[in-house]
Amino acid sequence: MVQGRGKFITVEGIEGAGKSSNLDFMQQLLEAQGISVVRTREPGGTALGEEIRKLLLGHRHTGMSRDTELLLMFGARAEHIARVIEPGLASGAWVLCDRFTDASYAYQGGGRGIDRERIRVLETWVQGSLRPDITLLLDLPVADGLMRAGKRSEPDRFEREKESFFNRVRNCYLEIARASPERVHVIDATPRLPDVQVHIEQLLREFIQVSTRA
Ligand code: Z5A
Repeated sequence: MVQGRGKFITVEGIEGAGKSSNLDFMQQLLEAQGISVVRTREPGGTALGEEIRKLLLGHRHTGMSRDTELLLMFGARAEHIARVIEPGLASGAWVLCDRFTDASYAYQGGGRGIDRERIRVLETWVQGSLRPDITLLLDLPVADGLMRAGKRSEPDRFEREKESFFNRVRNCYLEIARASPERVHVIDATPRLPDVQVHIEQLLREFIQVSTRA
């Protein structure tokens, strides 16, 4: 149905916001419209990227410096763009990505305190002009997200951070949304999943309509 270059959609939010649950729903919705979807995630999405993910989320290098953490995120991203995202978009597929560079601004910038201008240098270097066409920011209070995430398995290296860290992450995400309202759409992730999905469906249908008309 969709001709030409595909669209790049990213989903962001703090832990337990419901990204995985809602990405399943989004993929089904897009495919039901005849759109071919490449579903992927960061950090990861390639064989090398998944190895880097293990280093970043595991507990073998708990004291890694914040610059190392940021550079590993962008190393995985460079590989991901070259091998998955750009080829997917060029083939006409829509790339649906669980986190992207907004997460670097939110976690390494907001959470760890790295100056955003340094992150911007890497963004320009690694991505060139590539930016998401649309981003869904699933937002909810940190305590609620941590409670949801805590019901699952062993916490990863990020999930062991304090609530104050996640509050800085959340605030940074909301700042990004305020600065780029045409791209970043804030979805209230506190209601029951079916109610959150009503909002997501409306947004996606409008986006599909605009994109396929253009
Ligand atoms: N990171 C970074 O620092 N810098 C970067 O540049 C990038 C990433 C790209 C891995 O991300 C880590 O990498 C991440 C940031 C960092 N930090 N951590 N941790 P990840 O996305 O793979 O990991 P995650 O954030 O931990 O994902 P998650 O905890 O799996 O969250 P989720 O996908 O948003 O949630 P979920 O699995 O869909 O839902 C969580 C639970 O809540 C589950 O039981 C659901 O059934 C339930 N749920 C979901 N929605 C609802 C509603 N609406 N009501 C009730 N219950 C719900």
